[in-house]
Amino acid sequence: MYVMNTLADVWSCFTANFYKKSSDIPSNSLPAIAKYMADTSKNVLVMAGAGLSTHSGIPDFRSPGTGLYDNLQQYNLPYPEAIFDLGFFVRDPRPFLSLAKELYPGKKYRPNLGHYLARLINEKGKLLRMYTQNIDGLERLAGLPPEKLVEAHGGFSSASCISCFKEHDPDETREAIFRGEVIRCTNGKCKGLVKPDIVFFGEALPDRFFLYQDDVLWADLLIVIGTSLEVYPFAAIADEVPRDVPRLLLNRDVVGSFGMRKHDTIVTCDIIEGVTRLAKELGWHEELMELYAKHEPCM
Ligand code: CNA
Repeated sequence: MYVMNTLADVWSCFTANFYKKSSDIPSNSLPAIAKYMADTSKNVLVMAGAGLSTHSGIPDFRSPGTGLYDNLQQYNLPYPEAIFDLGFFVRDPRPFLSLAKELYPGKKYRPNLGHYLARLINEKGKLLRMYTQNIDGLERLAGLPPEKLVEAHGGFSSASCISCFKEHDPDETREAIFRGEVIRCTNGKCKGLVKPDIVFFGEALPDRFFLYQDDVLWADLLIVIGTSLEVYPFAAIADEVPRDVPRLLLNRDVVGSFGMRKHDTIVTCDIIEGVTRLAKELGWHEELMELYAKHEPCM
């Protein structure tokens, strides 16, 4: 009997997910996708990038003029990406360490409406997972529980040696970076460089990133927000969601394969405007504003 019930549960879960995805799916319309999200969707997958944090005052990489890559002159780099290049870091860790000092979570940047929307989706019981490329920790500060978050490119909440991989105390690492010191590993004779666990070009993504392989199968809605979808393997998640799953893009420009699927909705505007329009369509706007106004960032 127990086995039969379990099998029935598994089957009903499977069929519910299947029909949910394949019937009555909205086409390119924000009101329609918001209605689907409010009434039907239970497993929203969110993918975010640097555009989400620009309203918190942190520049993205690639926006012409304001993006980080156009504003690194002070670091005297051979090419902009060098700031996140492991080979370059070994030769000269100071540019990254001084940028890190700027970006440390809780220092001067606070989450914006977009981060709080992710939290609200979770509080409505609809968030399957949020995958972020951002290293600024603003999703955590907004109060998104760590189990719902995948920081695909790492973050400042842990630190380790780039040579022997020994973990180092994140608070001590932070203090040393604030003092402007280069940190060396204390593991035996290692003396390797220590840095916060931000994924550099040439480094592996955290194990937790590979959760997406299951998550894409369970997702019944994908929301992509503030990313150019140019960095892989992160960007691939948007295409690995099955074709019958509706996708919503909130971004200044059209990115990745958006527009190539029947159930894509594209909202090209400023993030805060897009988030506000979505929240209004969902009937969540007041709640979102309250959450944003009341919440003290979690440290
Ligand atoms: P990106 O390549 O710079 O793309 C950002 C996207 O957001 C672009 O398509 C922009 O047009 C769009 N955008 C920027 N501001 C707005 C806005 N206000 N409204 C609407 N759209 C906007 O950044 P990605 O995240 O795609 O690139 C991946 C890199 C960036 C990751 O490795 C991150 O670690 C890295 N990064 C992170 C941060 C951060 O943690 N906040 C900051 C800068 C770079």
